[in-house]
Amino acid sequence: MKTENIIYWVIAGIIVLLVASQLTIFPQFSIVTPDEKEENLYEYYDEGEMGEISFYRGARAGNVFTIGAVGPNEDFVIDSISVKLKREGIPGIINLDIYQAGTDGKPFGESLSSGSTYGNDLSETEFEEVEIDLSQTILNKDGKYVFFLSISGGDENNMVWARVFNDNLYPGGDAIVKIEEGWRYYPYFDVLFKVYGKK
Ligand SMILES: [Ca+2]
Repeated sequence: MKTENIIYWVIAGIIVLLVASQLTIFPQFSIVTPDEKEENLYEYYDEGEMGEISFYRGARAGNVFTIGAVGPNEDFVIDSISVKLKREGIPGIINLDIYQAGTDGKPFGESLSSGSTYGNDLSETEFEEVEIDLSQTILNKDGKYVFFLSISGGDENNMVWARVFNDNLYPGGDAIVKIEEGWRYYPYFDVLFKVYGKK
């Protein structure tokens, strides 16, 4: 083979390698695209691994949250809320409801959105993140809301625990519990939660 031909083949080989390297590099850019779920994360509080709050027999435990406190401040359609839960015994169905809250954090009106998950499959030893799909409704910019977890049955041996943390790090509201006597606020606690939605 002539020297010029060898040079041509070497050059052609380098071009093929360059093109191939571009083709292999290119898909890596699509891999680093942020996860679709993360793009849709609105209000959240997910720090801390200390403290828990239990609920059963219609008592309600949840947290006040304010749109724009830590997430994007805009109107959006809520899709789901994830919370960290574990069970004791056989709690049955766990319900989650969202209510509008007054400036004092007290809920009022009808449930705006609701969803449920099966509690009997939860771990009894470890808190696990559980995402509960909700009926779609629009939550508003600067709006204040409360989410409540509850089970209709249960007793002292059959209940659900939700992870809370006691440093009051979430600025958009605090833990709140509805019991027979009325509302009980826990101003130094926040229930760990993540609100997902879309524009
Ligand atoms: Ca708080």
